[in-house]
Amino acid sequence: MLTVHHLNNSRSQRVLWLLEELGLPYEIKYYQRDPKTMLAPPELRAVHPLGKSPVLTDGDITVAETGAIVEYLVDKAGGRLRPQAETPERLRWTFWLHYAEGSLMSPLLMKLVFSIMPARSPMLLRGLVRNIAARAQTGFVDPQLKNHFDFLEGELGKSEWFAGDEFSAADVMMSFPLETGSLRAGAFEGRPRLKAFVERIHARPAYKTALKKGGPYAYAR
Ligand SMILES: N[C@@H](CCC(=O)N[C@@H](CS)C(=O)NCC(=O)O)C(=O)O
Repeated sequence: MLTVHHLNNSRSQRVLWLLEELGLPYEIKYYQRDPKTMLAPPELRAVHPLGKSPVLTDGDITVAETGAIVEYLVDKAGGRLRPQAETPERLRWTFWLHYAEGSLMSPLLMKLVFSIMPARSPMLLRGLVRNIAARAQTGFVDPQLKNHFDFLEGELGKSEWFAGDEFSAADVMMSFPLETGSLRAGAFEGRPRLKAFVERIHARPAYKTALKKGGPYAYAR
């Protein structure tokens, strides 16, 4: 049986959604973030040493890292939601699968860290930390994010979905960075195609079913 080790309010929501789209049977094991640190509970380390979510187990097999999980599940479903090999769509599909976590999530994570840093620093240093964090954001993180979001807006002008005219697992992979990008970094401002993309995915029946099963998810707005 496929088991998704699902952390509340996290990337693993995307794995539940993919499973619903593929129609594969699965079960969910729920984990709750520490409300103060927002980190995963130590029990997740028993499943995989990194202690991050998502993790998928399938009998004796353990798969960590969203992109690897997506490939594993798409294989399991006989290649559904993946364009044919040796087509331009397949190359784009592979690109988005790597890009989502490999490139786009890094500045989004930096944005998160710099935003929460002042509130988490000692009172005496808070003003200084706020100043440094603001400079890091305006001087480095925000221009990086603008570059990414403008690129993505242009890409969605070429086809309705990220890999081409058909919905694919690449769109599932791109959902989390765009959802967090809209909440954390104004990704939709002046970018109607990114906004329309996220609205389209949120309207999908499989997305809604996964949301009910996964529990509260702050990014589905
Ligand atoms: N690149 C990894 C990132 C995994 C990751 O950082 N997951 C977050 C959830 S969104 C997590 O487990 N955070 C809790 C923690 O770091 O303790 C993937 O896509 O699977």
